[in-house]
Amino acid sequence: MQFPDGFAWGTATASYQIEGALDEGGRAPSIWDTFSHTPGAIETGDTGDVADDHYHRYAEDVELMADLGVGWYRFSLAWPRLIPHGTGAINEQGLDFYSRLIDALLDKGIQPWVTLYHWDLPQALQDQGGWPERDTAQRFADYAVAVHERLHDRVKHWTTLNEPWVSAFLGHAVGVHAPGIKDGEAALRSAHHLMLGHGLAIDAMRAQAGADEQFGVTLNLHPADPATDDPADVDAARRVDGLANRIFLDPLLRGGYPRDVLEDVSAITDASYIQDGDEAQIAVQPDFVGINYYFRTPVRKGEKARSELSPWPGQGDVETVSRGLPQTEMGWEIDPSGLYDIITRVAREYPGPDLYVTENGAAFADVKGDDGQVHDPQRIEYLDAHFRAAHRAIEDGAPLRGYFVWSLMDNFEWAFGFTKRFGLIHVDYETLERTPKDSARWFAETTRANGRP
Ligand code: IFM
Repeated sequence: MQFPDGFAWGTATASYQIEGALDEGGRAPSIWDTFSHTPGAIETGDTGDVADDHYHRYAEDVELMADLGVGWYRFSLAWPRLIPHGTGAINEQGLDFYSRLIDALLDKGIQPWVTLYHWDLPQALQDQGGWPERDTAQRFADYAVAVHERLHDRVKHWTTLNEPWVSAFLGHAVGVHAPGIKDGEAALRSAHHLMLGHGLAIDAMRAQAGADEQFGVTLNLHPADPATDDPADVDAARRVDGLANRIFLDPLLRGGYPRDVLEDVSAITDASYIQDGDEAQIAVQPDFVGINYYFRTPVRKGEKARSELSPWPGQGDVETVSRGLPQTEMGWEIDPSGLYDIITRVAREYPGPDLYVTENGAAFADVKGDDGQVHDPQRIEYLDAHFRAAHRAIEDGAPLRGYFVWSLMDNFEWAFGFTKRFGLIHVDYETLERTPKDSARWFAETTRANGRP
């Protein structure tokens, strides 16, 4: 399994999940500070106040990354560190932190890959309505261009959003993520304004970019298969695919929203938030699309009526089906063929941009043994199978250019707090000591050989 020359191997993290230092360096609260401090919001009562303390330990983390042999590091910038109240001038102390991190990476020959938004909206913007409000899209573009102006001398890859599906639907429909809203219309408005912000930001950054810079977005795509070929199940899968995948892919790469999706949600919105020109704005051609893949979503039509109340607009009657496959600690069925399918589907149905797996990985119940080591054969097996699926997609012609493992180190897993460990590097949350797991050594062999024997 040899990957093409120049294939980008990396690891990924996100600001709120690792940084801590919530009130240092001029940072203001984000919606995740508010949400995680809301009693009952996080199962365990954990917060990102300290997290992995990466803000203070970034130099050690960069050293550990260099040991992994990766050429790339995908991390997100915290908007509330850089423009603490969402609008206005850059906070120089916040910028300085990222500037030092970027220099440390480049010193080790690791290319920084920036995500501008991984869910930590400044609370001040939420107080003005957040993503359901159109104005937030413009505020995002203003933030993007201000930060880009200061960092693009060293950062050449810019991802606007991480997983807008999660921000929109888990944050505004299901309410298990910040800001904890349960309102299907607000979720659809948010999805639109996130994507509008993406388009505005790319245009604005490109206007001041060099020829060697690339811009794109990361989507968490769900292969949604019908459990049987019964037409009702096929239609359930169409609707899930519509709301999870095509609602983002189509405006991004085909110039407009899929009509069937707008129809599916017509009972809860007239979609008047989509204004003339918006679809063209979202359709600015990205250089790359990042795919985050964790599981397949096999579905069937259940017993309930479609109109029944559900956090998923237009999907009150849809049930997900378990296939009895082995699962990760997240309860997600392990199915590498879903990664092959989603990469090749995007390559086939939405040709043009380069593709990257910007996240893939697994949580397992890792423990440090008496020998002081963390033996995680399941993660090695998981990654090996997924790398092979990606390799097969390349052999079949997909323009897959890189692969980022989620995650560099154990971290704050959102609504699950610190209970789910996704890292290649173990973090002891009492002492904050870092210990590379067996999978870290295995991954280092893979990156150095650009594949596996
Ligand atoms: O931890 C998250 C990450 O922030 C976004 N993608 C999925 C990961 C695992 O749930």
